[in-house]
Amino acid sequence: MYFPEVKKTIQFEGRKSKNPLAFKYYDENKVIMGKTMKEHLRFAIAYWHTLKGTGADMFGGSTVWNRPWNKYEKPLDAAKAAMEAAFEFFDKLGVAFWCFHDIDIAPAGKDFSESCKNLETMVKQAKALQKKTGVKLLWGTTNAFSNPRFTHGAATNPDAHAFAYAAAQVKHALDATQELGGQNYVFWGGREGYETLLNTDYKHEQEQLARFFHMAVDYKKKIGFKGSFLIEPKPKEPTKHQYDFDSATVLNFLRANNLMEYFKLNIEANHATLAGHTFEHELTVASEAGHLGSIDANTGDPNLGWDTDQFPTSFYTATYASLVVLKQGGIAPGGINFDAKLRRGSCDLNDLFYAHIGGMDTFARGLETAAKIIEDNVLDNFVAQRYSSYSKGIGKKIMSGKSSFEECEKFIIEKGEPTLVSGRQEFLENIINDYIINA
Ligand code: XUL
Ligand code: CO
Repeated sequence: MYFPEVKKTIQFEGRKSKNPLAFKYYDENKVIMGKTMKEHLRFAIAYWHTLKGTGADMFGGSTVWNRPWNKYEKPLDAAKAAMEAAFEFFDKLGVAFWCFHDIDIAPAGKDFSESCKNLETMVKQAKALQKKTGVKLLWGTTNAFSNPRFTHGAATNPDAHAFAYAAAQVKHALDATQELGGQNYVFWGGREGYETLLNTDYKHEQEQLARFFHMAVDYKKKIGFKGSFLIEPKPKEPTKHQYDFDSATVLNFLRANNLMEYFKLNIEANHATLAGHTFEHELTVASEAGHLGSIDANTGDPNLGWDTDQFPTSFYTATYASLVVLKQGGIAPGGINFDAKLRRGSCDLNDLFYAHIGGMDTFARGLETAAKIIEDNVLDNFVAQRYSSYSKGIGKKIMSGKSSFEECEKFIIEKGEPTLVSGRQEFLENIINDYIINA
C-alpha cells in the first residue's frame, strides 16, 4: 500500500465539512441538468505529474520528493511499483479516468524494440489494474520531446530520420492506447515549433506536420481505433514559437490541410493564458467550431509568465469553462484531466490528495453554478436581446445575405445615428458573483 494514511475512497461530506480529505462540492451521484456530476466531469489523473513528478525545477534537482514507488533500482521494477501506486491513488480518489505518455509508464530500453517491449509489459499490468478498479483510460499520448533526438522537433524536425522515429513511436503509443480502451489520443506539439526563422523552412515544417497527422489518421483507420484524435494548442514552451499556437491557429491548420474531420482540440487552461487568452476564450473558439474535445484543467500564475501547471482553484474560471461545456452538451468522450503538479514545497503524499480534491471541488462547484445560470437564462436572455436587431428589418436582411453596401447607405441616410445601448458588463459581473456565492 502506497497511501496508507488514506484508508478508503474520498467521500463527499458537503460544504460544512472541515475534513481536508473529503469533497465539499463533488458529489458524484448528484444530478445536474439530467446527468450525474461523475458523468459530466469525467475527471482524469495525469500520470506524468502525479506519479512521476519529482519536485525538480530549474534551480534544484529531482530528489526532493522521495516517493515510495521510486525506491527500486531496476527501471522496470520502479515502473511496476509506480503503476500499482497509480491505481491505488485513482481508486482512493474515486476518479473515473487516467492519462499517460508512453515514457511515463514504461522505461526506455537499450534500443527502440526494447522500449516497445517495455511498453507492452506495462500495458499488460495497466490493463489488469483497469479491470480490477474500473478506472478507464481517457487518453494516451507520446512523449516525442524529452529525448535529445527530438531537440529540433519530432514531426517538424529538419531531419526525416527523427520524423520517422516519432512516427514509429506514435504507432506504438496508439497501439497501447487502443489495447487499454483509450477514449481519445492526444497530440501535444512538444518541440513542434521554431527558435529562429534564420534556420527554419516554415512552410516545409508545416507540410511535415500535416503529413504526420495524415499518417496518424491512416494508421488509426487501419487498426480501427475508435477514440478521438485531439490536438492540444500551446503558444510557446519549449520552443519560442509553437506551431499549434492556439485554438484559432490549430483550426486553421486543420482546415487548410483537410484534417478537420479527424481532429478535435484538447484545451489546457494555462496554455490559453500563455497565448494571451482566457481559458473560456479558447474553449469557446474550439466549441463554436464543433471541435472542443477535452480539457486539461490547471492554472497559471498571474505573476509568472510560464507554464506553472498549478491545480485549478478558481470558481470563476471553472464556472466560465462549465458554461461553454454545458452549452455544447458535455465534454464526453473527452474529460477533465488534471495536467497539474504540486509546488516543489508540497512534498507530502497527502498533498497529492489535497490538490486533486481541490481541483475536483472547484470544477464541481463551477458546474453547479453554470447550470443554475443556464437554467435561469440569466446570460442567454441578455445576449439574445443584445443581438435582437438582427432578427428583424435591415439586420435580418444582412444576416440572410440579402443586403448590400448600397442598401446600408440608404438606411443610414434615412435613419441617421444608431443609439448607444449599454453592454452592462459590471451588472453581469455582479450577477455572476451572486450565483457563485448562492447557487
Ligand atoms: C505540456 C502539456 C503536456 C500535454 C501532453 O505543456 O500540457 O503534458 O498535455 O503531452
Ligand atoms: Co496538457
